[in-house]
Amino acid sequence: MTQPITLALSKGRIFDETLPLLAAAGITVTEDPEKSRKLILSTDQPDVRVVLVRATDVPTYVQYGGADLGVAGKDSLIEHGGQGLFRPLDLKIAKCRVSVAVRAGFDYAGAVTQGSRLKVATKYTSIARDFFASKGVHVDMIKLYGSMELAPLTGLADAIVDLVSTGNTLKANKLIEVEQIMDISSHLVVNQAALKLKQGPLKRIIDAFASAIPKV
Ligand code: PRT
Ligand code: MG
Repeated sequence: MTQPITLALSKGRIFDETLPLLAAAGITVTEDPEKSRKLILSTDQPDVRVVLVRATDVPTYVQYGGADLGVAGKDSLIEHGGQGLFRPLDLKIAKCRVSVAVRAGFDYAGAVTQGSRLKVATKYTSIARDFFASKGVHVDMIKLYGSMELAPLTGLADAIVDLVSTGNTLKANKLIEVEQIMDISSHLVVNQAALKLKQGPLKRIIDAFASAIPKV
C-alpha cells in the first residue's frame, strides 16, 4: 500500500491546464468538477485524490498539510508569502501578467512623477505595495476581492493592479494598461513535511510534471 497523495487545484484554468501534466504522471481525474458539486475528486489511482479550493487558498492548504501538493499562480504565492512551501517547478501554465491600469484620460505619468498620492485598488496588495515603493510613489491602497475594473470607473481609485491576459477585460471597460509589473505563471508547490514522509510518490509526480511542462 503506497501512501495517499492529495493534490490541491482550483477550478477553471488551473484545473484544466494541470490535466495534461497529470496525464504525464499516469493520473486521470475521473470526475468533472464542472458537472458536480463535489470538492474531493477521485482519480484512476486509488491513492491519489484532488481537492478543489479557491485559487488563493491553494498555498494555505499545502502549507498546513491539508494537501500534499498543489498548483498555484505566482500571484497567489507572492500574496501568501510562501512560508512552509517547497516550490520545485514553474509549470508555465495559466500565464498572464500583473499590470497597472487606469481610466482612459487619466494622467498616470503625471501623477507618478509629481509626487502626488495615487489611490490604488487591488486584490494584490503585496505586489502593488512593493512595486510602487520601488518607484518611490506614495499610494493609498484599497483592498478589493473582485471586479477591480469598476474602481477607476466609479472614482473609488485612480488605478488598479490586476491580472491581464488578452487585455479584453480592460478594453471592454475602457481602461488602459499603463505598466506591466511582472509575468505570472503557475507553480507546483509541495508541503515540506510531506516531501520527506512521502518522498517516493511525490518525487514521481514532480518528475513527471517536469517532463511535461509546455515548451512555450
Ligand atoms: O475567480 P476567483 O475569485 O475564484 O479566484 P481567482 O480569480 O484567483 O481564480 P482563477 O481560477 O480565475 O485564476 C487562477 C489563476 O489563474 C490566477 O491566480 C492566475 O495566476 C491565473 N490566471 C491566468 C488568471 C488569468 N490568466 C486571468 N486572465 N487569473 C485571472 N484572470 C482574470 C483577471 O483577473 C481579469 O479579470 O481574467 C481577467 C482578464 O483577462 P483578459 O484575458 O480579459 O485580459
Ligand atoms: Mg477569477
